Amino acid sequence: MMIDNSVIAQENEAALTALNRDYATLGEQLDRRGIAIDDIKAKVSGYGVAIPSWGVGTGGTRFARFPGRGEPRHIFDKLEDCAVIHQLTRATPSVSLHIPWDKADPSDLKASALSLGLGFDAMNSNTFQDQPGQAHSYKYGSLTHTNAATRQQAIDHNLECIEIGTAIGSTALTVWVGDGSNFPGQTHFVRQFERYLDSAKAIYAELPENWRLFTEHKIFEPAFYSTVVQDWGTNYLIAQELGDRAFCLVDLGHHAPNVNIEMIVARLIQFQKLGGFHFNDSKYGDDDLDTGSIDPYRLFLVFNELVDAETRSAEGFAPAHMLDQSHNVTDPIESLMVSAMEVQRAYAQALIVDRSALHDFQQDNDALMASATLKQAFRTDVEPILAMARLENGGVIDPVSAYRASGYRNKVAEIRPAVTGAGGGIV
Ligand code: LRH
Ligand code: MN
Ligand code: MN
Repeated sequence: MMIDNSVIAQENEAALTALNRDYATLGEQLDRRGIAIDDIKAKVSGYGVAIPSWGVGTGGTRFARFPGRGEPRHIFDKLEDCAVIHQLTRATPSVSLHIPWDKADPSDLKASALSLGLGFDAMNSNTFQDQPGQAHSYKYGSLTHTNAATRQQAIDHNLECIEIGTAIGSTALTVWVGDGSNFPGQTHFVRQFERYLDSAKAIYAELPENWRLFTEHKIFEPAFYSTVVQDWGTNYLIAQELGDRAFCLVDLGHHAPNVNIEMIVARLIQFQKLGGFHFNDSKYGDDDLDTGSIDPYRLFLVFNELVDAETRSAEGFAPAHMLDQSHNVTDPIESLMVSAMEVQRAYAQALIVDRSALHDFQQDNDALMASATLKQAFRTDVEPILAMARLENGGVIDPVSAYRASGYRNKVAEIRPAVTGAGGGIV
């Protein structure tokens, strides 16, 4: 265990009486609505969201990176930070790796995760950067490059990710490419997408039976005129072309402002192509801000669709839940803990939506009451449910408080050398 149990015990003892009272009060309130609080707590207890390995280091922007103290030096430090997050929140049992950023001997990765009580979620490939010594550059694309040898290099990299993933117990590969164009006329849209599909098919052909392939769309950046996999429509076409084990991954930050993401989610569920999520929040673009920090109602509306699907046991519905954030001004461990709890909160709020009332209001075209039904659930403070679930799972009632009391950041700062962001650019 990364954090001393005595810290956890002391923190929980101080907050327990208030929590018991708040839980009882909320229980009474929900009971009047015909909801058993313990049932909601049981579902929240069983919920987990994966931590992105790249999220535990301080992020950066195109302009600068301002590293914090005790930055993780490598994947094994990152796994330790992930273990802290899970120890305190009990909400993040797995880690999503990015290759080659996290490349290490698979048996060491497996042993480290095992000893920390963590598992591995989807593997992420990286063909949006060049690596030292790489034969072909991705400057003009990877899976869609006009040069066949470059495409093959990108395909081989994805196959390597599957190989590493298989060795460590992962069962999914997420592919996001930065391929696109910066100028009208720079690329031939049709031929470029044909090349994408050919490359993706070559990867899919090598996918182990029990694996799923997630493709992630993104409207812009790093390409600023066009992106090959720009939206859920193109993403859906890819999943259709590839086959039954190919699904669409929805990163909440990868859409134009005001796009109705919850509706995209509903469509993908309906056609059994929702593979998973990268949760984060944004105000303008792919801001990678903490989940629920800007528009918690939107997050709730996404979860409303997920719980709707869960409630009616929608066929083929088993999305992967992952965070994908960049922390520029906070301690990443704190941000990730809070974000995981925000995802849990949206889940709990969606679980207490009165679905039969909502259905009736929809049938009767009672728009006002349908909206009020969602609002009633969203406005309910479900924090006592989350806190009780954490406590009963061996976690802590107030993770940020316990984390600060533990002095973890100071301790790792003594071991991990200080790094400077001076002169540095992007993440
Ligand atoms: C692209 C993205 C994708 C990458 C991650 C680092 O913007 O969302 O998921 O793998 O960021
Ligand atoms: Mn993402
Ligand atoms: Mn992104």
